[in-house]
Amino acid sequence: MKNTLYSFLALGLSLVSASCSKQQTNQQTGKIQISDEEMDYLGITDREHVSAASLRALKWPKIGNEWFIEFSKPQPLKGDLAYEEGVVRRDPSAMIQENGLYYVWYSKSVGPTQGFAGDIEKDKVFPWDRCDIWYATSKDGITWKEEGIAVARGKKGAYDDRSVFTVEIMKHQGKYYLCYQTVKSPYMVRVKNQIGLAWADSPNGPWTKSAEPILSPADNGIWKGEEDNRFNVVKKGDFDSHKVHDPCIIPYKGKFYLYYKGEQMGEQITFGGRQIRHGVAIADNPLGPYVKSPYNPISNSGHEICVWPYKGGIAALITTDGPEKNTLQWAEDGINFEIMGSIKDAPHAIGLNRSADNEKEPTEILRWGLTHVYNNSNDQSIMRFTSNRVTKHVAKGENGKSK
Ligand code: AAL
Repeated sequence: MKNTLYSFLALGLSLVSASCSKQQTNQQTGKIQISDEEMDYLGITDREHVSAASLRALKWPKIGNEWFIEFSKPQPLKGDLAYEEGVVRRDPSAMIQENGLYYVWYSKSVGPTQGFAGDIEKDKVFPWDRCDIWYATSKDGITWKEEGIAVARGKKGAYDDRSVFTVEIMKHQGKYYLCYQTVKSPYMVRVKNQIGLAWADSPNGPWTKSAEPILSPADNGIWKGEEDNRFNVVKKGDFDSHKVHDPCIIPYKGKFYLYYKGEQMGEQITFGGRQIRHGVAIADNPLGPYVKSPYNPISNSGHEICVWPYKGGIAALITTDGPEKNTLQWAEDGINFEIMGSIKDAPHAIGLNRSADNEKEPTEILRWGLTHVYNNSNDQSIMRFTSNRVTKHVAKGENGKSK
């Protein structure tokens, strides 16, 4: 884990150095001044010979150990959300607790995924194609009862006529809001996903859908040629020129922050991963209009959005793609994120437990939650994860307590 920490801090050096370094440079000699305490803490041998790695360590922000956690292997759920052959249940929303029950919403589709090689009018091109949004309830977060469809695909010709999927829930002032991805037929490789919204007075619905999408991709990329190929571009455009994905709305500082993942036209593989970054769009009202922040993109890495309020700011789990993958980040203003910790084996597409006590410690909300796994190339099911703080490393029988 330390190696990961070193490399991401190297990449994020300019980000952290301005605000956090206690280390001084002597004006006359140009030498770095290191306190005895820093020498001891970082285990530096010789003040006159400080390696590049130690120089970076000297610039580390004063981050507490509470940002460092380990995740368990995902465990199957019971009841209706147990693995079912031929069925896709994936991308669980956060869970909210209502009348003693946990509620979760998710994408559901049936049948195998054919991909793009056949007849896209008839086929299912992705596991998340031809989905509706379903929901389930549970007393303990382990055994679930599937309650039915919450939001169905739209009528032919509507912006959401092909698939509605990857949903998030927000409860605000007694009302419930679902935001989710939408696709209009035909589902081609170059199709532009959008984001829809539905609202209700009860978590059981009925849900009213927005007549138009609340967010769309940037319109400044230019495809090259007519072939349905997303890698051929004249101009890539903004980080979200192709798709806006994984929406999650958080009430924050009297406004509504819609965090989302962007996919870019002409996407490349960089730093060993896809060019995926996150953005935010802000509204005065839950129903919008949502205006994209001029600071976008607000991450240089990541995949599915996983964000929660902490200490007056917003914390984020950054997974899967980009040089800062597998990090926990925090932004005092919800926009300018800094790396706080590194993690490994993060669950995908996390559904957070919104009833957790966020303020207890930064990762309290990650103690348990939902994720999805690929049972095979066609079927996916929702599972449960847990996590724990990394606080000791001791041999069997060793007394790990310090005096
Ligand atoms: C996921 C998410 C979005 C994508 C697809 C389903 O990992 O990023 O939800 O559209 O894959």
